[in-house]
Amino acid sequence: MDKKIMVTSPAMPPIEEYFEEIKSIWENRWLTHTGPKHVQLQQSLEQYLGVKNVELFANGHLALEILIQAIGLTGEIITTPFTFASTTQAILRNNITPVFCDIEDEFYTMDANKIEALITEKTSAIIPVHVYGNVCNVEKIQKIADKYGLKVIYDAAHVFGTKINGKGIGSFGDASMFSFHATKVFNTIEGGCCTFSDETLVNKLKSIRQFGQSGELDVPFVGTNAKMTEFSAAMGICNLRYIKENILSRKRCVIRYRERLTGVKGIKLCREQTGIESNYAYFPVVFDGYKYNRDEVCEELAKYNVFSRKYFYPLTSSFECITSSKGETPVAKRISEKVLTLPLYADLSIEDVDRICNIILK
Ligand code: T4K
Repeated sequence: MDKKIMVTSPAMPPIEEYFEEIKSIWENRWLTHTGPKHVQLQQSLEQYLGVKNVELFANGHLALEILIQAIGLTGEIITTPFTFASTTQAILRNNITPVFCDIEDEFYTMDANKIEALITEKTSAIIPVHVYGNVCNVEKIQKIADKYGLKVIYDAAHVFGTKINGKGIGSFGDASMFSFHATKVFNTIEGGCCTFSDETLVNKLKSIRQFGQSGELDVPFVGTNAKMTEFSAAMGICNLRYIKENILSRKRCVIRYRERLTGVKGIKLCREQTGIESNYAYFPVVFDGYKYNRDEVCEELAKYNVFSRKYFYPLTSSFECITSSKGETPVAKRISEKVLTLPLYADLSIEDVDRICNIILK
């Protein structure tokens, strides 16, 4: 049987390098609570992402949930259902109603032309998603937000390292959330961060991350426990050294996928976005009028030990836990029923990409 190829596989540094990095944790016995590794990673990320403010968290989901709380959003938030469960759950867990905006047909990001019709007096913010690594129409979204006095938080879980016309993607909107989960372009095992422009959020974010405490005696906020450990931060420090070459390896795989699958009738690929320095996070393929449908391709690949994923099906708007939401999203529904994300990670070989394409095209 051929070796297993999963949809992704975590980037990991040489083990000796990680051992070297964590030695000092044994020496100073500081395991968590904003230790030296945490601080080092935070500063390195501010530089790498080209942003003024970064706060680290135990995972991307909590970073988003806490951002929503810290910014003080209420009522309704306009968002997309074409995303991982986390985006919608972060809104719901803040007792806010998600209002679902449809996506556009080319890059599957929020359709900025459909936002204004969804704004009511209860709307406090827009939370779009840079899905798969495709960048939202940040200019248009900002214009709408400015016109109606709304906040914009980007779910940037998929766009670590991406730039728009040379500018770090974390500097758009009021804030962005990045995921450092094992399955992401950059990982800290589990982890995440937020980037934000308003400096006054710093203390609030830190406090909510640590049980709402501020110092030893004061508890000004209802908080949670969302701290990144020193072991995670050490993993991030090591992985950051390899980020350039990891993204380049991903790019090579994407180029090969494109060479093999472009122009095949019934197979639709996302084109490269102009002005964007991509991180090549995911490789989504829409099967629309191909000789096999999405589910058949997925099953066929699995027979050969290749495990693609139906990201993002079903839409989060159809989750049974959602009792109160608004918005019709026919484009998102159609795409979610036809899209398959093919394996893509730094260690994937060009031979593996060929093997996957051969199965799809046979
Ligand atoms: N917003 C968006 C748009 C997101 O996509 C996500 C996360 C978030 C927010 C929240 O960020 P975090 O709180 O997670 O930081 C996975 C990930 O768990 C999730 O992080 C990710 N999005 C989502 C798109 O994918 P699953 O349930 O599909 O993952 P799982 O465990 O099946 O892993 C996928 C494949 O990866 C496995 O088949 C094999 C491989 N794998 C996975 C792990 C965990 C490994 O090789 N090693 C590993 O350690 O959700």
